Amino acid sequence: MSLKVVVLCCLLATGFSDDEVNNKAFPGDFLFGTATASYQVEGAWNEDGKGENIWDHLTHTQPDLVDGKANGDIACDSYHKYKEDVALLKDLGANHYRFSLSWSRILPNGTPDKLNVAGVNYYKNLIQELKNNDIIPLVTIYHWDLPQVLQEQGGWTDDFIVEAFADYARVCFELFGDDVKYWLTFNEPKQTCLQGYGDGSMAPAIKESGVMDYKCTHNVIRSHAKAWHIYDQEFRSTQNGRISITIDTNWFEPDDDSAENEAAAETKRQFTFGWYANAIFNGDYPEVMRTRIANRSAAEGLSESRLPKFTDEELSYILGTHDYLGLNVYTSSIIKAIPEPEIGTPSYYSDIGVGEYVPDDWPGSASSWLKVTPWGMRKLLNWVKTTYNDPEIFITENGVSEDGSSLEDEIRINYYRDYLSNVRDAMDDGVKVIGYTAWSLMDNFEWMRGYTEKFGLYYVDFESQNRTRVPKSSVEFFKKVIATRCLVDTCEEA
Ligand code: PNW
Repeated sequence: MSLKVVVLCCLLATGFSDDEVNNKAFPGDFLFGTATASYQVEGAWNEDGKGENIWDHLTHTQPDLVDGKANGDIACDSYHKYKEDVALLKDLGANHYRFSLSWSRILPNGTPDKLNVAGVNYYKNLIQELKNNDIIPLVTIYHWDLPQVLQEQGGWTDDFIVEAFADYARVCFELFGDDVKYWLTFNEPKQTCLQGYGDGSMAPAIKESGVMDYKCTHNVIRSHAKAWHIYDQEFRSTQNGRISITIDTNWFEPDDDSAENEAAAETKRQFTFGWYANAIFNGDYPEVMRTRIANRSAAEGLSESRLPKFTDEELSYILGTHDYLGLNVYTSSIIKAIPEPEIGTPSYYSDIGVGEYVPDDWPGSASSWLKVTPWGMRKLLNWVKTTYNDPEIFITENGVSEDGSSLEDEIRINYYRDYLSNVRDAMDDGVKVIGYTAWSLMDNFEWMRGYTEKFGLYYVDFESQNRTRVPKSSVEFFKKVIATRCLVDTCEEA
């Protein structure tokens, strides 16, 4: 059976039809690039004065939590091989490269009392190398690797972190801002808070769902706003960059078009994406979160809601702290209404109070959570446009995993083509998408999954001392897309 037929069968089987691949060119100024994150690629975990972070700590003290007891001690060794990484980007024709700064590499104590010059130089060199090759740096200030010393003071659930993050962000703007025009404060804060402090599936692996995840989020949003204002007041006029946050979500599709399932899906979207976006784009946590968590907290006998409240002053300080919107998208799931979950131990998931499932026949990947659902991209982009007042959207991650058994990564070629086609469809719908970032440039440390799930355009040989990078088939495909701005053989002009 030909590939087209297989794809068609799957689409029909899922009940979602997908049109042909969009044949309109992407605009000339649309940015195509790839992404990585510090802990996942850099290695050199204790070299040249870098401090310990929560991922160093977790992988060294609780190695059993990670598949294969893996860690990022060496990872892709990008700390030593950044020139090679930039050469790969150049070969791809990438317009931009999204990477993150390691807080403890720059400030080993977590605070500006001590600056690690060697660590700073690493990023200066990387940025210079990108510049020399006409590749725009898109810099994430925080991608999950909190200095361990700050975790020991309570980490994201303690209020002190807001000042600490603001100080760190200011150092980053001072050091790198002349050459960085696109900043992101946080990558996927939902993973930081929900996984890090709620269900414990990410460092620092704390399990206090329905309480600590909310506290963490509260401080992350305050930290984001503070960093945005610092940039706005102290750096924007001279550095002329743009700064925002990257939020991730699935597309949540209602089980059917009944009013109750539509409402359940919207509740899930608000608890997932709105939790972070609503205060920044519309003001305050989503109404449905405030109401549901207050009601359930009261039923639990608590005197106040487990969802912290912003003061009026904070609300106006936070509102509008975005110059664009960073969006990470991978997959979709189906949501349906369920009876109200019983009152008992607090849990973020009971607070949402909806059912979620993934149909068995959706095509999968090497990651259990990641089903291939390109149609969700277009729906999500349209929902974001409508819900957050039509922001400029930079897709800061999108990608798929395989198990590394072959360099012929057909799954990735199809994934990128079909998701990009839906991005282009959404642009036809009027959604302002300004860039697309493939996760990832190369295979890397996939958090608790170690090196078992491969997201790279380039294969990395983790057995070789050299960490040799080898192009997969998807490199040719992505190269062509970037060069032609087109997903099919010949495109209509944009
Ligand atoms: C993102 N989920 O994480 C991160 O930003 C990357 O660091 C990571 O390597 C990449 O996606 C691939 O996993 C996610 O369960 C992890 O829905 C898990 C989920 C989503 C994003």
